[in-house]
Amino acid sequence: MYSEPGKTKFQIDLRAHLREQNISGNLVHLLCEIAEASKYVINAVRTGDLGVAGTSNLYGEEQLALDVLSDRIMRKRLVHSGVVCNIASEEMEEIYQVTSNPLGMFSVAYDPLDGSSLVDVNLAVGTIVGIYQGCELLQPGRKMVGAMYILYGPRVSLVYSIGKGVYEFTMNQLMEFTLTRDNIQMKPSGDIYAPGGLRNKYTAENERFVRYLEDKGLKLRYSGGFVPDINQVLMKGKGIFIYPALTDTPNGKLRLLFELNPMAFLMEQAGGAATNGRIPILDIVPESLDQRAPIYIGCREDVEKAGEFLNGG
Ligand code: FDP
Repeated sequence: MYSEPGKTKFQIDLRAHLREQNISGNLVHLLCEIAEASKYVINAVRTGDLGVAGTSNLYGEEQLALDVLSDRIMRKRLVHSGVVCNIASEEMEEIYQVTSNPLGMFSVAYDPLDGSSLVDVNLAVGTIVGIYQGCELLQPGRKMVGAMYILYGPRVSLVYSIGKGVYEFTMNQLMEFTLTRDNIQMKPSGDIYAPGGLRNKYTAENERFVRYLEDKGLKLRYSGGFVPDINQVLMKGKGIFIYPALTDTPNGKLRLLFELNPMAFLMEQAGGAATNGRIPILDIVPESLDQRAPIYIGCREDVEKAGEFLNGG
């Protein structure tokens, strides 16, 4: 491992690192193509038009010019990668079929620019990606072969897992991703919490759970962006993020395929947990592209505690 002479393990770039992972060349290629696409997305975020596009996505939400552009950047790269069968994006109405031959191929579900309501106030946003072997996208998240997010903050970081632990890479001055953290691990319980959704629409059980966290002395650390909020919990190795069922939206807000599954995959790989309050997020069988679910994600003991509150404990 980390064989390049004269370099520490933390100077290794993403491609060299992936080549040492004993995975198919196609998967290495795919992960690197997504990383390449993110360089154009960050360029768009930094300098692009912050206005609306005049269109809406499959949830009826107004799209920003940046949402549309980021989606095009990602899709183009995936289509031309030569290793992708089907593509689903939070910004597209339907599955985009690149080929019907599953041999050696992967399918990708992604949210090209999550947290886009934060771009006009210059807060951190990100891209979230889930990767499946073959052409089927509507599968439980546990079937994923890889998951990744790219965080566009003061620095650009890329966090990925292919089921062999969680790694963080950070973009350097040459726009290369070099390893900055390996073997990322969650502690059993933490001291920060990030509660999404309108508090006055929390159900009684969720309100009791959040009060429990507050009484325990957990500190509120919430940015309003799913990627930076999860990144905080994962990189600090402690804490819990929740976006629960609300009284008017029993499935919460966040999307299973594009947001929850990739983050749950990364969290479990780091020894944490992610549930909808009843079962692991990764065991939910998706029925539609736009499926949503409540989420409790972070330290194992804190997520278990949420389950106890929700199930009358
Ligand atoms: P956004 O609407 O800005 O794109 O799912 C998208 C998301 O942001 C997440 O990034 C964030 O965690 C959540 O929605 C914030 O939801 P609220 O609109 O309820 O604050």
